Amino acid sequence: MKPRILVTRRWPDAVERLLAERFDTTFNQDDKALSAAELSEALEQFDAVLPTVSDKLPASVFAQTAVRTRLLANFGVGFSHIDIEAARARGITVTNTPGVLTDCTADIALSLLLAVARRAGEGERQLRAGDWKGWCPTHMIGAKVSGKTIGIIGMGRIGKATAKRAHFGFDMKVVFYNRSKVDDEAVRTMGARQLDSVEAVLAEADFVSLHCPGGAENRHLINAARLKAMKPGAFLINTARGDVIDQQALVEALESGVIAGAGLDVYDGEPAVPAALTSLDNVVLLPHLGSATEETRVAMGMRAVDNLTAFFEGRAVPDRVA
Ligand code: 8YV
Repeated sequence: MKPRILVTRRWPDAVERLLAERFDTTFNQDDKALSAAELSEALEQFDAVLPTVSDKLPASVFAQTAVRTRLLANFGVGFSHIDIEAARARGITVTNTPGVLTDCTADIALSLLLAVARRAGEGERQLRAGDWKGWCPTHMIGAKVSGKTIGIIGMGRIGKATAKRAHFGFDMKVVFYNRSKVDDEAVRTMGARQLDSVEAVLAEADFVSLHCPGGAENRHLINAARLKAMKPGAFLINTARGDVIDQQALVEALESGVIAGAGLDVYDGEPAVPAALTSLDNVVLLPHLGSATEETRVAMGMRAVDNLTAFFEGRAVPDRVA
């Protein structure tokens, strides 16, 4: 008998077709995010559940007596929406989809960096509103990007891909903070310098880009004190997870000019975005588009299929996180 699997959101067609061929698959035709009760029920009914960032799986979702699910094959590289310890305690394997979204997420980080520095969002809003009065030497002056310093917090795959674009594309100097030592070819060819603390990076960087995991370990890593520790005129970019920044402190720093601006793709409590943020001009806001390209979303799905297939054939899963 084919394993019973639940895909919690709509996935690219090509991946859904393959899943339907290989497994006894239930799709979420309405594409509405599942509630905690629905996810809990799914763990009782399916051999594998394929969740994504819009599915919250705290310990309470794993608390029922009978759990049928043996694999959570997450669609996405970040998995801080899943309580890994609770999954492990119930004997559930968890996998993610690393690597395939590195380039596209780094591209979005650079898009945000350029857009906020050069006031692209503001300019587009002005033009569309019919408020552009024509060229003049003092119109909408932004900050130069080329040659500046980028500070990367979290020098993993996406951090390195972002630094590479900034360095080779825009001649930027690279400094970074990472908990463990990073000293490989990629870092050496960029001349990137690893610094001892987040503060040391904030003190040097004109642009700070976050690439560390979300969840308890990094919650509010960027708080009011660290926003103050950034250089005057610096910009903050977040394509990691919303909870890495204290969002209220960020609003205050943007309002008072403690930092020059921010580019955000992720939010604490998304999809809700506070009006205090949407009403500010010095922030560029994207709706979690990091991996949103045809090629990458298909590749993410295929990676999840590989994990599922390996698991149910009794082979080691390629992307095990628990
Ligand atoms: C995903 C992401 O598309 O993979 C991640 O961690 O942040 C995104 O780019 C999203 O989380 C869906 O899983």
